Amino acid sequence: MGHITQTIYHINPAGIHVLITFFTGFYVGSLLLMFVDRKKRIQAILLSISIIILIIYISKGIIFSNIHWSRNIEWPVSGIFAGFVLGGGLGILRGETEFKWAARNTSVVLAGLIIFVFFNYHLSPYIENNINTTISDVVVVSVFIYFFKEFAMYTFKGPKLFMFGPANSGKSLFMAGCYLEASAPVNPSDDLLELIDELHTIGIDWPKHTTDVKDYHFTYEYGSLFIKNILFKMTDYPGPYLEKINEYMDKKEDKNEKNEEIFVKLAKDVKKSDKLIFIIDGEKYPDFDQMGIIEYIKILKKLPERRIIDSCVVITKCDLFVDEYKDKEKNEDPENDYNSFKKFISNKFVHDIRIQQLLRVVGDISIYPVFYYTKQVDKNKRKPIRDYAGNVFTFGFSELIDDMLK
Ligand SMILES: Nc1nc2c(ncn2[C@@H]2O[C@H](COP(=O)(O)OP(=O)(O)O)[C@@H](O)[C@H]2O)c(=O)[nH]1
Ligand SMILES: [Mg+2]
Repeated sequence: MGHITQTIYHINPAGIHVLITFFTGFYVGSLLLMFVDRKKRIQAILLSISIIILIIYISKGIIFSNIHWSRNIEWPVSGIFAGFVLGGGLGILRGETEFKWAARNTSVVLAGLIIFVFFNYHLSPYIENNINTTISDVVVVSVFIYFFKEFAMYTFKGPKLFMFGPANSGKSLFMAGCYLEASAPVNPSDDLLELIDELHTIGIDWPKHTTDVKDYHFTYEYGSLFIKNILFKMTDYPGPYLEKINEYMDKKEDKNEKNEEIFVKLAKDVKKSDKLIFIIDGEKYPDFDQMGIIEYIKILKKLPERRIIDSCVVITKCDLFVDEYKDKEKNEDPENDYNSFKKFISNKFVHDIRIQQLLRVVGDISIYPVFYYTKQVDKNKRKPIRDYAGNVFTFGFSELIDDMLK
């Protein structure tokens, strides 16, 4: 610090005074915004501690001499204002809650300060410059600025979930259910929004089958101080695709086959995911060989070990078993005891040797039942029960999501 004080001393004190007070204000203005942004709060707290220490040092004249905050109050105040506006603060009026620019600006100001001090120090006539120390100082300063920026900009990442299943197994409706039951879903894909819209259209029983590839995804934020984002993702493909994913798990992209590109991407998604959700069609029961389980096992075998942990098996369309459950459980509604219904469904499915094999990898307790409440309309047809506004009722989704966050 001694050198810095010395070098600063020789620069015009009035100019320094304006610079220091303005940029301290700028920094404070940016920090205020970072407090508003839930994802930057932790950084804001830590950076506040550093700025408070800095202000105390400056006020005592330890770092810079002759800085009086109240003498030209317009400079720190306009600094705060500039920091706030350039950090995107006017977005508050539009209801924005994320301020990436504020975080970026704090790093720019700090980088500016360090570079300023660096040049002052090395250009000072009192310092004997030596090429080696200059280079090592440049390296230290660059590394510090880089890591500081990374720290200020950092958002805590949560796991990526990828779900898949055979054709017509209820994949699309499963995704829709997760979206509807997640308490604060953000950034839904266009395809997912369209699906939700269709699900709320009175007159359509079930969203119609699509004939093209659909990209369903959304993120879900959780936590209060350390905000994490969890990504729910599914690519819907009309027709069988488990076999293809399996095939492309270890096959290099074939340049000639343009229409196979989607499977290359899907296989990549599977490998990059932190949790896999295997969808099993409850309607196929007890036809276990129709459920795609063998393909799941093959895909699992091609994954690196750590990717398999925490994956789970979801049985869709479990409304088909509700009557049987009620007969057995003295007419008790599944809603009254989630765990009991979960156990009931597990017991039904776990007898199959293929399911056992799958569970051996993903863990015994991970069979999750989900369904939409339905009513029978004719012999082989059920349609979802809706309230007066057209909303559907679901079972099991919020419990599944809660478990996925653990
Ligand atoms: N009874 C019942 N049928 C369902 C449920 N979810 C989906 N289905 C039926 O399964 C069909 C296919 O669902 P969808 O989500 O489009 O499957 P995908 O082809 O795997 O995307 C729907 O059209 C419904 O007839 C459910 O919870 N209960
Ligand atoms: Mg679909």
